[in-house]
Amino acid sequence: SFPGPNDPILMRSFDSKDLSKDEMHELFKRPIINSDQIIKTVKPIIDQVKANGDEAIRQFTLKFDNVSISDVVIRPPFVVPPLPDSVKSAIDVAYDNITKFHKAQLSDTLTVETMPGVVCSRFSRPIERVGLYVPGGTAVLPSTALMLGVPAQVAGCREIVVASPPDKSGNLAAEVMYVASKLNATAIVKAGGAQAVAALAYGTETVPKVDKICGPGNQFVTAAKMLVQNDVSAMVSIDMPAGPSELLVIADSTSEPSFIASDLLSQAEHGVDSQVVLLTVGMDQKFVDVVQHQVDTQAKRLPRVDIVRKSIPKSYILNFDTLKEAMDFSNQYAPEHLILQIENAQECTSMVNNAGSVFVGKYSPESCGDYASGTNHTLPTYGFSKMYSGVNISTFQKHITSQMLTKEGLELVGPSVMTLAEVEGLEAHRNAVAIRFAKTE
Ligand code: HSO
Ligand code: ZN
Repeated sequence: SFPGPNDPILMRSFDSKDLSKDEMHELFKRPIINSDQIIKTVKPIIDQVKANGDEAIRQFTLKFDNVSISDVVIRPPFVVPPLPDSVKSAIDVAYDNITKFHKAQLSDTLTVETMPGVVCSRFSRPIERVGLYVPGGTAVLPSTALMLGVPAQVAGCREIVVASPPDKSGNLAAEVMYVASKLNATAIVKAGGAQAVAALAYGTETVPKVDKICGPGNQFVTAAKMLVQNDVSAMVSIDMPAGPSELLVIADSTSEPSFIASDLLSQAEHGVDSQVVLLTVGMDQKFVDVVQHQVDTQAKRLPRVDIVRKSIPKSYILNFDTLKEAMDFSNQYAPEHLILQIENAQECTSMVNNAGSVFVGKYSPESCGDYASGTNHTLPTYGFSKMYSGVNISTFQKHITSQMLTKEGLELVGPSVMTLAEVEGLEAHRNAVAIRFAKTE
């Protein structure tokens, strides 16, 4: 049961010294996602879009978004409804910073002469057609359109298809339209959920088929992405598995409780399943109480307090004696976002092994990375920051290798190739070198 309107909105609170190994282990866990049930729901949706194209999308949009749309796809030039100048220029600032940071990730061709006359190279090319899923639901998310679209644009993708669910009148948010036009998107699909993912994966009469689908979404969107990725006939890849949004803050005596609370709430307001964690280092109950009080009072002033009332009680504060222990916990938890509000925060980044994105020092709220500083906000959740990176330039690229051998180069490496071919019993491989040697003798 969740706190009522007059109850305090509190996080659970522990001291690591009082917890057994198993209890500590429990705290790493994310909510279990029952993917079997979700896949059962999503599979028929995908099959119907595959079979009936636009008509299926119209039906599902009517069923799930309660709106009847005639055209599924909008093509440029996009008509952007009027927007306040302040909003446009905020989007422009974000667009410019994200562009700067992602442009710097473009890499030159890499060339290595591994032996004299044996030259190996690697160069990158954009993925030609990409689909960017921008969730609708409880918030309008032009920032997600930027975070997916800017790297795709910088990478040089030829076709950028944005998909997002329409509002009650069948339109997309003006902010999303503005971003799409800045991105020179080739098409906008007015659909969300599994039906949008299926449309991007297989294409329909009007929706262009893409090569890769990126972007966050609810469990249905995630399940649909996994399913189409596993269908060889779709020939499509995805960015990464996605789960509810997360934040882990590490704080010590130098941190400001009101800042900590504001950061925790900024992530807790995303959804009832948001995961927020505060690790304190060497702090007592008094400090914890001050943070709890800040969370409670700030939460009650938020328009989305009803969401926070459900997400905050599931989250927790955990105290450690040392920074090393807190960092070890954080690395095992592998959060999507990590805020270091501690002394010498910058130096402590060397201790970070697993995290989607790190926010260093008390003037670096996660919000800045969510919107406008330049880093990407599409990040691995659910502990997947152990093995996945957030969206970046290479999300929208392939790396191609090449080699060129001179006659001398072949003479140097050829004997090893022939021997290894013999070991593997692959005579034709050996012969491809031997025949060249014979010709040049
Ligand atoms: N914090 C979210 C991204 C976002 N925040 C979008 C605001 N808008 C990703 O975990
Ligand atoms: Zn956010």
